Amino acid sequence: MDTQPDRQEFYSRIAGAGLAPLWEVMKNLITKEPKSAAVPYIWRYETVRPFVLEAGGIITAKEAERRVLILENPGLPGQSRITNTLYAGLQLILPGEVAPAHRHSQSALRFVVEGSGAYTAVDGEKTVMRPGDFVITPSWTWHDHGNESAEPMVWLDGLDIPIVGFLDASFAEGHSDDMQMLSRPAGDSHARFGEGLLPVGFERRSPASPVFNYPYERTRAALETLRRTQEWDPCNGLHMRYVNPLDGGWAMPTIGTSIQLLPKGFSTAPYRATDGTVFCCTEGRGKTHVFGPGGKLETLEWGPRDIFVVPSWNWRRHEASEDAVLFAFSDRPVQEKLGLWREARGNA
Ligand code: 1HN
Repeated sequence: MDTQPDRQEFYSRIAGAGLAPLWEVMKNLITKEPKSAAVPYIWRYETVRPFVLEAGGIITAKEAERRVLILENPGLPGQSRITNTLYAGLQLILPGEVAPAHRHSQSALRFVVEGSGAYTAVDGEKTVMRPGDFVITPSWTWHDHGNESAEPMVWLDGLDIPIVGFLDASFAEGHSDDMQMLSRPAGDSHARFGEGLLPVGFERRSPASPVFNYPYERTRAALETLRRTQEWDPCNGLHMRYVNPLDGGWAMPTIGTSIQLLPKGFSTAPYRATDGTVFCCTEGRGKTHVFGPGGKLETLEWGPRDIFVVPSWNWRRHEASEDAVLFAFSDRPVQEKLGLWREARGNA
């Protein structure tokens, strides 16, 4: 007996009452394992750099507010996402330009890809940025950027825009001045919070780290010291996360950031986790083998300044043909807070 016409007729009648049958959609709602619509993808810097610079001739940083080319996951077209939960883009700021001050509920990270000497000001303090520096802009903090150097600067932006959007919790406002007033000297937050010290009586007001620039120079030196003693994780090499000194948690409440050293010749064991992850190579070369749509094995070959993404629960392994350093970010802190984060390790 064909029950479909009856059922379809029933579904149309209940739709008018704001109802829908769960049984028709349940398998898609509750999948046996994550099935991300995002796909693995690599943005080679040599391919995208000319477009980023070309954007510099099309619009000023001031007119654009932020002159950014979005890194859009090909599996999520038109959605301004690099993973299901995160936004990423490449931002250009030319010598003499200012990206005007504003603030928003979304948290942002910057990871400097090219150029040296431009600055970002966050809540009254300026920090000069160099390649590989990881800088954070916590939720609702005023921030503006400027380039007083003689070269263009390009950085990778990572924001929790899809998460805040999903929660319908977005607020934003522009500052009355392009550049906010500075209230503290450069290096102030580093001296206060980044030297293994905290001001006695300090009262925490934000879940984000009070350190807002994690300079590459120190990060790289730490990796170099540790490579001699640290046990290598079979799936991730020498893998360190950026930490909030107030509580040992992630530097940002919604975005987890890490840096890893894969020594020349290191080939990792297969690994997957529920946090879709964006990688940016700072040094060295290698390959990441990852299972893409339909279980097809793909190889992403990366070098300095290349950015690639591995979606949630896709198996991947890395191979370094030279000493390689990868910066990475994902939504892991959110998943951990909700008790959802999982990982799985395969045999080499
Ligand atoms: C933003 O404020 C910045 O401050 C970069 O540099 C990218 C993308 C969407 C919304 C706000 C920035 C952004 C953004």
